[in-house]
Amino acid sequence: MAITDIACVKGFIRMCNDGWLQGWHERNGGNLTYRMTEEDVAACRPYFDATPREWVKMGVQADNLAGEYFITTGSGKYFRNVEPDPIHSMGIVEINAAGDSWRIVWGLADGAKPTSEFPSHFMNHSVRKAATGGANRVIYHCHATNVIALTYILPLTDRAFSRALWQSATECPVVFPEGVGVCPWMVPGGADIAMATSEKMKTYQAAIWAQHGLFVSGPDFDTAFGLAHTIEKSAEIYVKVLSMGGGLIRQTIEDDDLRAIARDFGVQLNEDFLD
Ligand code: 2HA
Ligand code: ZN
Repeated sequence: MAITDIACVKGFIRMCNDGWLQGWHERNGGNLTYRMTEEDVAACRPYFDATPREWVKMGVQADNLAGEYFITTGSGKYFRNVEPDPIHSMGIVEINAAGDSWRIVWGLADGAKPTSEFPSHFMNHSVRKAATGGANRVIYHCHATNVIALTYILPLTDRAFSRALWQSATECPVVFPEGVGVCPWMVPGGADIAMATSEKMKTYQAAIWAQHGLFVSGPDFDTAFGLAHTIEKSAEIYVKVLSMGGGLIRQTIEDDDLRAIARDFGVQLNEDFLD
């Protein structure tokens, strides 16, 4: 038995590998965090370091995450290496009682640190935990190729992206009926992009970072990865459609079709994005 045999750690590693195999994690691109349950922490605690490392201030704060534990990918680490070398590529951090600092309790060996996007993940966890009554546990950032490509040609509005994605794959309005948020291009890794993204995540399960990538949330690894996969697949179809037709779209899923999907599947579509 090793820490990598524990379900939450196993699931985390599998998701990293799944993202790598999709081609969304060149070099050190992307990051993943998981908010552990009390049972997860109890199962992993026997493997924690005898002495936790130093507390490190994050530059962001959240009362509703005080005392929580997160599994996180490492800053500068490669998704490709998470499965073969977990101890150097990922780790577990504890959040202090003030909700403004982390310390490493397992992994991130030889001086590694949590992902450079930890402030964004942390603020998104705070917002999604509140928005879902505690159900949300996963925040995932990937460099989904076709989503990024679309940020060069579509208006950078929630409406334009939500409509394009809903119209490019019939399952999309069912999977993300509220739509997706879009953040303008921003410098990655800091408190500003963390705040801008978490503002979007009050309404949406997913946010797009212009010319950079995709941020998604979910209650578990399957749902969060499935959401990223669905959004990227739809973006891929839209890219192909625009490329094939020189921008001409002969037919699409019309707004009343979207309403019909919502009615039959029992979801509430965001009417702000329908004509
Ligand atoms: O980890 O993807 O956004 C590298 C990144 C930063
Ligand atoms: Zn990135």
